[in-house]
Amino acid sequence: MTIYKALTIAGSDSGGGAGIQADLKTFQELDVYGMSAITAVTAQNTLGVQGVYPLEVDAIVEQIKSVAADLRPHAIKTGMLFSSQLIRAICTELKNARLLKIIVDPVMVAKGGASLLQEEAIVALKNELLPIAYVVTPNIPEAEVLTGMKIETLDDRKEAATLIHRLGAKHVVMKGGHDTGDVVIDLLFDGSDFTELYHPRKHTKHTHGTGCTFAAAITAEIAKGKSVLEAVKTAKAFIQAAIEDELAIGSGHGPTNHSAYRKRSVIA
Ligand code: PXL
Repeated sequence: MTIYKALTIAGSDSGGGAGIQADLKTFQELDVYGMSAITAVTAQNTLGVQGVYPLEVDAIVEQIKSVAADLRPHAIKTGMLFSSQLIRAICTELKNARLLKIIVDPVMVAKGGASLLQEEAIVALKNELLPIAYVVTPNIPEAEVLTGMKIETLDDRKEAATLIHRLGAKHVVMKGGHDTGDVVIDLLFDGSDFTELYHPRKHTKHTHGTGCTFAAAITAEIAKGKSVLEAVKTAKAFIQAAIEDELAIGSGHGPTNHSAYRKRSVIA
């Protein structure tokens, strides 16, 4: 039996809802062996980010080297990357190690507004990481930063997805969660076709870590050899269940329920 393996290169969220913790929980739930290279430690709870402590670039590169040399992940996810220096070092390492299935969650700010990517790093994200990305998963505000355009209509989203694809990412998954309205539209663009995915919106404040969890679920499914469309559909079902079956813990923006999808499929 093949053991499918995935590596996340991301920040630690002490509150357990986002970052490395969300990624590893999601990999496990989807039956994928999870590994991590931690980029930064955040002191965080459902109320916000109290501290951000980036690790030295060498410490991050060494974690990736150790995993690449021995455990060979089938897919790699990136989350909080913080600086351009780190983005460049990671790109070099991933290319050297020939790790090709890279899913980039272009994390920029935490829910409360704390910066998880320095302003100066956006150029490196666009010019170095996106060209080697297999999938990139921007939300609407992130897509606006990546393209410099204002996104209001569905046609704007398609135009932005086209521009992001031109930066080199093979597949663009633009998430509609930051829009308002009772239906969430996620858009997948593979360079030729657009696929629109519609889901009912659950109006809730407990959405901390949704972006990380969604991209981690895509990564897990791609590690298993699924197509991007199949991976996105499973990830959507995973995050939908995780948001709907809320845990409501903490007094701020609570985390999603990472075990909801598995529990539902056991009952079904
Ligand atoms: O959801 C973005 C994100 C990524 N990585 C870490 C985070 C957050 C949001 O809070 O804390 C470590």
